[in-house]
Amino acid sequence: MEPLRVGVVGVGGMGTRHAHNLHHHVGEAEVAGVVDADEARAVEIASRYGAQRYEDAAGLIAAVDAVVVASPDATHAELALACVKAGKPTLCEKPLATTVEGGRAVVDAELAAGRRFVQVGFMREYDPAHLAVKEALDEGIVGPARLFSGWHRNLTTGTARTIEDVIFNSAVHDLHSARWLLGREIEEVFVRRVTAGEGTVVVTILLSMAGGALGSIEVNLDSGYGYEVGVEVTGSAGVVRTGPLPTPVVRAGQAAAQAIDRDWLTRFEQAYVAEVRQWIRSVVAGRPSGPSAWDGYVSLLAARACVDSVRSGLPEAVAAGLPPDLYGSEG
Ligand code: ISE
Repeated sequence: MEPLRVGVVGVGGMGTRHAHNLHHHVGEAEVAGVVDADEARAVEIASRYGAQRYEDAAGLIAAVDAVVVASPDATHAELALACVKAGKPTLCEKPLATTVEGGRAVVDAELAAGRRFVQVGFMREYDPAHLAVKEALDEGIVGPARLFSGWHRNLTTGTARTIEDVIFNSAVHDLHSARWLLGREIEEVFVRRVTAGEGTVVVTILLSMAGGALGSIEVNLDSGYGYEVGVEVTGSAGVVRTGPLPTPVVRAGQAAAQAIDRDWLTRFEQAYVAEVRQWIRSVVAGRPSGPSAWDGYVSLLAARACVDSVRSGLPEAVAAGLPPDLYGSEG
């Protein structure tokens, strides 16, 4: 069978990682096209993977079988929409959009087409540590969930980040994790933040979830020590938590030490491979799976409520409603 011809829009850190994984880890696909605002970079990445460089995203979308969208956040919705309209299966990096309306437009386009085309890049769904927690919850080992707790720490902010960016670019992962792991919707959020200079550095989000569960999320953009993401869920009969660091404990110089990741590209290395591999397999099989455009949209509703809560100083409701039939089951 001919490999699926995949085009990558945006070849910064994330797009290049997806291209690398497609090239080295997915036999059923090839990187056929690349486009990037930085022409020199596009040429370099295209030649690295034997792909063609396209002048613009429209040309690439028309020419390939499937698309990875890894361009800047504000471009995601428009590109995902173009892919749906062209009938091209798409792995779109998170967030699906930077506005609720942008995310809804993608959902509406899929509803009009009567098919799912877009998978959103919530890669934690493919991380072995998160999957083990999900499995324990689904097996009922700790009983029905009562409390979700998530922590998400970046090494450093680099540049000052606005509250919108922190919530839509970073916390959106954790909002999705809570929904995915508990299999319940977020009903209300209450958010406080710590600022330094021009930027937001720490955010805490309190969640009320359907079925009476509560949650708390810590997003620290400036941990100063490394990159760490984990979750703990308390049920009626126990607690399940992502395991400790996978790195070896080294005892030397009267100290015990473990290495901590620097960023998501190392922490979620395995997850990114599994994500793109399963995405390609689902495209080949014609059976969409993984986080859907609906998941992307609902996480944006929660994100919007978080920003509103920071501004109002009050809890804010999140009204996702029931998913349309298209999203009720796999496909
Ligand atoms: C980044 O864009 C990501 O998606 C990472 O997974 C996340 O941990 C980080 O906070 C974001 O800025």
